[in-house]
Amino acid sequence: MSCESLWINVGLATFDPRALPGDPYGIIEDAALAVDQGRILWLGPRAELPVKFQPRLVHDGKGAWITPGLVDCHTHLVYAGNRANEFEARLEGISYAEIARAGGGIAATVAATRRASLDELVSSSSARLARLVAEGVTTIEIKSGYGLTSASELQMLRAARALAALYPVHITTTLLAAHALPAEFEGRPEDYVSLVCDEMIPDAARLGLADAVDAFCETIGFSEAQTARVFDAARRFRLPVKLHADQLSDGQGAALAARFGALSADHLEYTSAAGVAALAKAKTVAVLLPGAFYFLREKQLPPIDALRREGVPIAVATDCNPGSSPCTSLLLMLNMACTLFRLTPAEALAGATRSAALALGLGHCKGRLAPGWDADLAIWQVGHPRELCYAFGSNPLIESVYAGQAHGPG
Ligand code: DI6
Ligand code: FE
Repeated sequence: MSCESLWINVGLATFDPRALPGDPYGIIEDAALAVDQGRILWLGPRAELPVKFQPRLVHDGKGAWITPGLVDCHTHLVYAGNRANEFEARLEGISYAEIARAGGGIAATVAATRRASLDELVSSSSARLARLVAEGVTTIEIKSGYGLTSASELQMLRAARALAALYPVHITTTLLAAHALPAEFEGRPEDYVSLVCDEMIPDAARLGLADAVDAFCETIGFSEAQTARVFDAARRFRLPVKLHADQLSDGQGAALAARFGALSADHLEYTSAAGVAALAKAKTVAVLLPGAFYFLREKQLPPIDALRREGVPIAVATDCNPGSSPCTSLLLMLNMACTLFRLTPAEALAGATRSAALALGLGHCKGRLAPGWDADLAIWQVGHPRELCYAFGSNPLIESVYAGQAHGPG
């Protein structure tokens, strides 16, 4: 039977809940994993490997561990410039919201991003993507949201798509035109929302540039009603939605996301018990972003216990962006999800694999090691997968594989 490659002498952390009921890692020790045509053909204890497989390549893992390739399900990776000056200002006591109201914040990155050419955006973002890929990320979501004109938002999405040709990684794109009110629409938010609904969403959908639509529902972003208008437009173009919800205040974002059957509701620091219950009912993934929580020195923790109790899938992502999380390490986010949010290492790892894939609508093909799933693998020099959450500031990746194509750590 055709089999392109086979890994032996490895441990597997499958994150497949069907693999070993009760084991949150879905561990198979002394395992074998067979790949053919970019998909996982078979996996299990090595002793049970069917003799019918005739692999063309055999990799001896020498006791390494394989996890699903990591999935970074919330990033603003494409942008120009940086905001280190605002970091300094915040350390002098000025708040993130005050900076935004004074015309800095997202608006500062919008100005820089509008000035950048497509090539400039691709090359500055490419350096960031290289660092994520070197840590075993094989799927990444990239949002627009720093253009805020039709042309500039589409250019951001084109830059995101172009990155897929440069790295062995699957990229999904999200139109976040409702990220901030551009200065030229000051005092006319409804007009800007109309532009988003009547022009940007239709154009992005027609050109196949967006896989989803997101909005920033917040006092310094868009209201519940304005967000609902954006989501109605997304629905007309059959685009799934996601939401920056309840990050800085309880704007009823989680319940709104749930009402629209959102793939995910992200941040959630101020989400109420009712919001969590709504997410559970809608099967919306809760995406936690410890980098933004840390960098903005937030005090209000997301409702982790309630999310657990209600069985809401929890994902963890970098939120890579120049204002609230200038971070290109998903491994560091795993550690912070444990230390700051008290997730268990198994929960954090499931959050950057299985649940992150769900948050992108890719739960059927990415984020777990299972027969038929894409052969996106990360191979680690660790004694147990929990070490990926324990150590920080180091990178034990040996090799990653994207849909059957092996490559070095970068
Ligand atoms: N919330 C965030 O954390 C990012 N966007 C958002 O809506 C931050 C964006 C920025 O400050 O540039
Ligand atoms: Fe974000």
